[in-house]
Amino acid sequence: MKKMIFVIFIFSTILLSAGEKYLYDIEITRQDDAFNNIFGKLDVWSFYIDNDGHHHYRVASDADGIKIFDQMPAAVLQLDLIANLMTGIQKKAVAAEYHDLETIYKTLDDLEANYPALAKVYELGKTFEGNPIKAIKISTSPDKNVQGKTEVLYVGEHHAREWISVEVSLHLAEFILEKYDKNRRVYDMVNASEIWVLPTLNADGYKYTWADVTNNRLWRKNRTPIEKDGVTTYGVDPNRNYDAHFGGEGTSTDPNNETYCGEAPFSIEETQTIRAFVGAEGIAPLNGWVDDVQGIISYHSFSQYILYPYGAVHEYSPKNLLMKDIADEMARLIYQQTGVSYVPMKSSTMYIATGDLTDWFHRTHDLKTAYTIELRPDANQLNGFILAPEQIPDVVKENIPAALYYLENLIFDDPYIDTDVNGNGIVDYYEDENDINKSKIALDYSKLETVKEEETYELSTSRTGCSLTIY
Ligand code: 0X9
Ligand code: ZN
Repeated sequence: MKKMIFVIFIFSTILLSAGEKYLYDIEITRQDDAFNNIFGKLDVWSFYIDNDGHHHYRVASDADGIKIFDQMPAAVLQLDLIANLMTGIQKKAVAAEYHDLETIYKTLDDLEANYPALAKVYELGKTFEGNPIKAIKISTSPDKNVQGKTEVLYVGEHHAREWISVEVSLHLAEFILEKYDKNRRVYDMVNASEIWVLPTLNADGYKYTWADVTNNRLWRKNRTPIEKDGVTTYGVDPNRNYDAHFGGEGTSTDPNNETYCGEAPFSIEETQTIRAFVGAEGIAPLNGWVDDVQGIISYHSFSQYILYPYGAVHEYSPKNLLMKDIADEMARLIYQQTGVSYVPMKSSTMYIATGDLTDWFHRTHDLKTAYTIELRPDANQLNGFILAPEQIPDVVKENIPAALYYLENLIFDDPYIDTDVNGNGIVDYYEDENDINKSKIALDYSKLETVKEEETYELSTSRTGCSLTIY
């Protein structure tokens, strides 16, 4: 009996303290590092800077969670109940146009079947629930690693509710394959590189958002069960679980929170899969599928930003200027397509968050560049995770040139390559050409060292060279 009263007591306190969740606008009227250390722990939906230079964070929380701002120079505005931001029509209409998990796998398989000389689907790992983490490799040697080619990884869906990140990744893969023999620039680029597209890293979380769109659509984390004090909660934030200042400022160590970092770095299958794939100090890339990934774009939503390391600390990376210049050019290319602005900035300007993919990759892979792109809509949309399907084509269209320029930049190791199609003969990525061999001048690939196709990778060494693994 005593036990029962105790259980009821615990249950009712949880209910009382949980309260109803609202979306709040937190306006920071004075810039202070202490602030953006807080936001990486909270469930931030969007971020913008107003005309007065004040930072606004839209945060989902109950009233208790917002008390943290009581003693701070912050203006807190309650916007709407989260429950009100999920209307039936909206969620049904949107679900119909997006790819669910099975359709993603099928689309990848279809691409492989339609372009067998250029594409192959790989299972890089499995999630806790056993869903495969699949990527498609696009290259003229899809089933073997060719040394000397530039390797790039595009990854979507660290966060379950950010559905548009799947669409951008999938359509990017589709676009490259479709344009390969029609557009000189895409043709040259594919010949010089090995492109990996992983549309759904957090497959369990994604499946969960689809399983009950009414109740689960806004789920962010993965679905790992966490046992603590006899209570089971679910989910680790995959973008807080990499080993980059793990567990520090800008994450939560409470499993009930949306930005829970997990028990240890790489404690979940999703981040383990990425680490195994790209390799890390002392860990050779899994199966030698890649040898030296040169760059990563991680797609998220929303607020329209192009973010680069560091995000875990206020300090600048020695490569800050390079990353800024590339981000500026990506933003320009996006704007050129649709007139929509994505703002380039160092990740920590938005908020400090520890354990994200881009910081980890940058820090542990010789300061190679990596980007988090926050896709549409803009930060003023209340529930921007639910993006009207009519917007998918434009989001894809504006992001393809930025993604491809990033790859060209990696291939040439030159952020200042002229990618502008106006007036200097450079072919537009979208243009179809009758004969790609006789087309207008594209980027000058002849300057690159000849890639030795016959040289396959049989030996794979770890990055540091301390261990040798034979596959
Ligand atoms: O918080 C994140 O993981 C990313 N934003 S999202 O709203 N999609 O969850 C941003 C990660 C960028 N990194 C830092 N701000 N440190
Ligand atoms: Zn995200």
